[in-house]
Amino acid sequence: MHSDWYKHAVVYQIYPRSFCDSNGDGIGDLRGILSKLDYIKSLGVDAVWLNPIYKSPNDDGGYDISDYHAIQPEFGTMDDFEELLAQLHAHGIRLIMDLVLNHSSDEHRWFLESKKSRLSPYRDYYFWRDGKDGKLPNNWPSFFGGSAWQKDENTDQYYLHLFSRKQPDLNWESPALRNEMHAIMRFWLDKGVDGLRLDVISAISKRTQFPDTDTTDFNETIRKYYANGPRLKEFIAEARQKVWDRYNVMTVGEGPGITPHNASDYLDERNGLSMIFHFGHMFMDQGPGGRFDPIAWTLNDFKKIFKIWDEAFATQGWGSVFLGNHDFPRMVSRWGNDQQYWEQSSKLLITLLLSMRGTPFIFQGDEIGMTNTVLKSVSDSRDIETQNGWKAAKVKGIDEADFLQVANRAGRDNARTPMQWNGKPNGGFSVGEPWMPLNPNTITINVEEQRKSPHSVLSYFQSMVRLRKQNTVLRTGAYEPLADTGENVFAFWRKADADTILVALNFSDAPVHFATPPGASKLIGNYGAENSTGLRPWEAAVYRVA
Ligand code: TEU
Ligand code: CA
Repeated sequence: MHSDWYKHAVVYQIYPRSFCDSNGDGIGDLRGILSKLDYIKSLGVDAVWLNPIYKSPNDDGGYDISDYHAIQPEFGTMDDFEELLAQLHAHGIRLIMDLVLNHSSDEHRWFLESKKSRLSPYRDYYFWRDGKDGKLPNNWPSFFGGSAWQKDENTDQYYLHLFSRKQPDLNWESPALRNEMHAIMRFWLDKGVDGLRLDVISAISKRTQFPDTDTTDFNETIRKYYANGPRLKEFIAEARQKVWDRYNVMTVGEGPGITPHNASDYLDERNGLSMIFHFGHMFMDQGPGGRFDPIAWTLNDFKKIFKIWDEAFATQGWGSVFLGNHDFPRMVSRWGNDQQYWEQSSKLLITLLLSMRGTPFIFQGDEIGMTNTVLKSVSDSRDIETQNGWKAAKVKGIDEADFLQVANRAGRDNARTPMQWNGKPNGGFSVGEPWMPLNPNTITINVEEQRKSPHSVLSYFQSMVRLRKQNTVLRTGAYEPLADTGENVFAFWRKADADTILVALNFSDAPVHFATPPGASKLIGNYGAENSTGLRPWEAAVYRVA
């Protein structure tokens, strides 16, 4: 029986390396998470999504797995994992694990065997191709710079890696490989894991002729050549029949190239996933060159994307809403004003996240308004995407200061600074040297400080979670954006039967006129309870209208 618990859930994403370090080695770990269970429970969330905790050389933050059945030693032991799972369940919180299906680490035994010989029984677990006229098999670029092909001199062939060289793509055309992946899913589901976040599932079916891309726009290359391949629906349906249908498991698909137009391919009632992440807004400020080629975004584009995505799920499947995660800058720095209106815009974004239709995912630290950090040199970066981005920029003659300006705005390091528990130098994250420096503003932005105040971002987050739980209309009600509210206001109705709620958000530093409907009573606001004629800078207000 498939319970739809996930449709009622608010999910808290934990990036284990940066959450809490229990043994002083400067690296977050499972026992660190165990020590914060009461805090997690106090948020009112119903599930935790853990970024990968499997054995990994950590070339890409653990998304390069060398043993799918073992816990990363830095994070702890399998016993620690079992205890964490049991304790989460004892606290009424479900666990979603992050499964990386599209690629393994190049240190996985399958790849070590595969590269030994063209005749290896593991050869077709990966994609090996001859070069063309002494060149690369095709012109595909990697997400992390350079070619998506790496030459192996030993067998004189290239292997495919859409991400880093140490992340060879798995060949799902191979039934043996698919069986291995199914067995890995069963291994974790047999332990009682409640959900699976399926990393880059959009790319697991390859166009095996590997045609050259005909565009230099990276996101277009993804959509046309990497994502939504010919056998994707078949592979998802097979995993559903052979594995997921045997468990009460929630599956959420992630991946570049998932659009409102192909969402239904992933969400078939019988053969699809429980839900997918919608990414439309996450790439809207990326130009043709991808992450390090930023372009301006407008609130109107933002509003349009939310409308299109809500319509995609109105009749089929179920959406998930997020405004930040470990792959993107901090939401208050990216979409809000993290200086003069830091508190108001943090609360405004929390209001948006928790009043939308679909399952909200809040990323660790966004509940207290953590902001982007500042890398003073590229050597401070701990992210292969930024490090490789710099290599590519240098070749183009871009100087480090200019590259850092972009990386400090768009890079993934921003989301990976350690959690800010208190105002002490290491923010209560570790008694040792943290693997990555904390944001210096941990002195003022931290859990301990905010737990003391009923007006803190943290308290506002807890109130918004309660409001969402008390008003089903915020979870499942119809979503109707207000038209003609100008380029600074994002306002929408949430309607169900006799229940009508209005959400009004001013995404600007200027006060704006906004006519509150007669008879409206404010349920929550980031300027306190008193009403106002319009919306003050970065004001968020939620009204019951009927
Ligand atoms: O990210 C896949 C993805 O959606 C990429 O577009 C993502 O934005 C990434 O940052 C590249 O720009 C998933 C994981 O979330 C990410 O952390 C991994 O690096 C990636 O897959 C490879 O496993
Ligand atoms: Ca540790």
